[in-house]
Amino acid sequence: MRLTTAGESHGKALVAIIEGLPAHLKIDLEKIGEDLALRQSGFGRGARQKIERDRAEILTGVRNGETLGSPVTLCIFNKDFENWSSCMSDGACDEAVMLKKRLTKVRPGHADLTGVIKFEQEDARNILERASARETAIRVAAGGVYKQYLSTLGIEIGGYVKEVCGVKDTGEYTFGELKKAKTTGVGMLDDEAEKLAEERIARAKKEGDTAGGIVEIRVKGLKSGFGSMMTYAEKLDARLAQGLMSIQAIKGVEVGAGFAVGKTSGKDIHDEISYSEERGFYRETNRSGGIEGGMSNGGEIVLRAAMKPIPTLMKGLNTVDYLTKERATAASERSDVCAIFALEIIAEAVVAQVLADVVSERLGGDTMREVTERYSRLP
Ligand code: EPS
Repeated sequence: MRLTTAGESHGKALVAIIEGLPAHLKIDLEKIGEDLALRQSGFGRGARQKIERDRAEILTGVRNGETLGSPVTLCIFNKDFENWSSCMSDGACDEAVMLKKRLTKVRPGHADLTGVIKFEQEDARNILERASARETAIRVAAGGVYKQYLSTLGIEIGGYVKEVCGVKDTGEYTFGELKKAKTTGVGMLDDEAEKLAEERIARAKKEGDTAGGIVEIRVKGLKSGFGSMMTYAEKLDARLAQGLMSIQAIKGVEVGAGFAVGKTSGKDIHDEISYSEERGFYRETNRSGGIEGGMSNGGEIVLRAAMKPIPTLMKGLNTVDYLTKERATAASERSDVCAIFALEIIAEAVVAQVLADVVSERLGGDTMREVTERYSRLP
């Protein structure tokens, strides 16, 4: 399956084309809408989310609620385009407005500076419009389609926020308990940690600062043997890490025990193997995060992603004006203070994309009947 996304943050629309979906996958747009609404919410989101009411439309590939097997095109129109059309239009733009919206006080931590140099631009807006995390809206919409493909096989994805700017949720949770995360402000499960995290974000806002965090994503129901140790490109953990790292602002990814594996010895980290008639082969622990040798081992997949604090600070950092080369304070457009709640939804979508891809590679199938039949025959 191949996913292509397109669209600028303040342009007309965001678009996704998904190739390779089998025929007869039922598409529930309302469910996709729920994820889109969640992505827009959460404690610490900025003013832009009051403008947008993200709603995905299907332009191609679906008839009467089911895929046809042809490429599926999804689209989200940007409401804010109305306010930006004079300088974001594909036709001639208003020079005065373009100048007013020009960004040259490049932001540390953002794509601005490297982007203007690489693409020979004078205006970092030509970079930031695409670098913007607005793109994640359409990835969540596409992720909704992938989740529906996976859920017909009994594969479910959940997650929660583990950390915000040093405030940790240290609890251990079952997959069933993860649902609650979608109902809290920050996305944590422990009430005390949630309260402290909200306070921490409020403090960052007051100080003109931003806050990063860590999310944990879990996958239940993926049978063993997806991904392969045969080639580096097929390794499931490598592909999931690439997917997660492709999300704007992600700087670290862990699988299972993650970085802790480098701080311990073998006897304390590997998941010992048992066998019983009723359970077959099993492991009491899951420090591998459900992946051994680049393949799913039938356990829960456990992943974590770390998001850096958003680089647009209301109290701008020190920088240099790209055109004048003079010392400057970085541009401070309206911005989110913390988008960690959104990251949890986005990361679920991206994990769904990677898994749908990996599953369809192994199972093939022109129709959902073929896919479900083949999956059910696997051990
Ligand atoms: C973003 C800047 C802000 C965020 C945006 C990502 O947008 P604006 O410049 O329009 O205020 O709100 O995220 C979204 C619009 C979104 O839907 O997630 C950036 O520079 O990355």
